[in-house]
Amino acid sequence: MMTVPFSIPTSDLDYCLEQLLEHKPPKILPPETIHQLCHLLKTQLLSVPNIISLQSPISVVGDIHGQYHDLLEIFKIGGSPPNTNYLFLGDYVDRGYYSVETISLLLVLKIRYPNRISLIRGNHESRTITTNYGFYTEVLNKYNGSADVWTYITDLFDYLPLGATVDGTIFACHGGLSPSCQQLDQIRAVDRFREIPHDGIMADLVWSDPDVEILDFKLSPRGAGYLFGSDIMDKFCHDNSLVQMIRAHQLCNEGYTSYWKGKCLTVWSAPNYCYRCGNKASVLEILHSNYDTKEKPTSSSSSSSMTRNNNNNNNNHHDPEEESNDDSFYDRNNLRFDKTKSQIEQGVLPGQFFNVFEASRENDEDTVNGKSVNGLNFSDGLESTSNNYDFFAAYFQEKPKRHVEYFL
Ligand SMILES: [Mn+2]
Repeated sequence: MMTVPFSIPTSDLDYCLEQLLEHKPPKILPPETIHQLCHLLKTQLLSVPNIISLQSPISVVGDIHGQYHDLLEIFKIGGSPPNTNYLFLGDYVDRGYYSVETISLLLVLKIRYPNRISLIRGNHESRTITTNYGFYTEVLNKYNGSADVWTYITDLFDYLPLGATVDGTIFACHGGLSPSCQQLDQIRAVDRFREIPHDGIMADLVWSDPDVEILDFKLSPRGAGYLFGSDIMDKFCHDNSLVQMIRAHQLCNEGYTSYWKGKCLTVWSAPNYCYRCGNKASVLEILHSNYDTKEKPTSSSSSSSMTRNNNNNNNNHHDPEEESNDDSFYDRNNLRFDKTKSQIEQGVLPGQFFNVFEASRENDEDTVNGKSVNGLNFSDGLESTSNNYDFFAAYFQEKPKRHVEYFL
């Protein structure tokens, strides 16, 4: 008979962190522990609104997809909780070999440092998707054929918030906008405590994508959600007093993509995705959102946190001749700001910076070892037999590569 905890002692949480972080491969947590963590977090999330209100400074992380060692890389590069604030945009599980370890670590960190780390829901935080894309199979493999841990964790997914605001001016979600939603209050009114439905606001928030080729909304080739154009983005920002939307959900070769002069940003945080895409990854650091004065080109207190980047030489050097009016940014009050050179290069707003990183050593090792997905070991690499059919390898062999991003 399991007792339901109202709290878990810090020492127990730290022991969980130690199990995950200080063993190689990481030690997975017992099913009863996962059950308790999920139950406690569910009780806490019950009173959390659909859109959580966060403040800068904060680092925004995109899709992880079970790439546990690359998640640890993020904490190494960008600082770890509680010293750095994090917003994770969903898609913690599926695809990579370590979905169990990834979601376990994030759960423990969330309970250990509740005000320092926020998790919102992606389209993979779903029973149907995780049944088909790896997490369910991984749980069976790592927990001796029992699906209990999958049940605990997918039940928890129903409680995750759907979006976040940063400083009240930036909206963040996993996917994008919905033709059923013109106001943030419509998202706040959704009953989110359920499986992700096939359509409607909740589905579109986790499935949609921006598209520079179109105006208005179009049905998404993913089979769920919509593509939306610049006119939709502009109107949504205007109507909700927002300056920007930040989202994840799409593979970016350089780790990030900026749309419409930074009005919409994609953050992608799974380097060498699926151990074969060779892409970079990034974390978006939001240092501030003080747009009501002109950014000073001189060194300031915020400069120290900018020096971690790879091309920081010109971060605080302001050369007006290198900027055209097109690169300036106008805030809600129509005040003009100049961006630094790196902000122009990255297509971000003042106070923002994409910290780009490459795959961890362990990711490379998994590539070399040629494991199948989710820790199923195939001695013959990519060869599949009828006994242990590799759904994912077969999938990628059959599909043209350009379609990969549509089935994240
Ligand atoms: Mn996604």
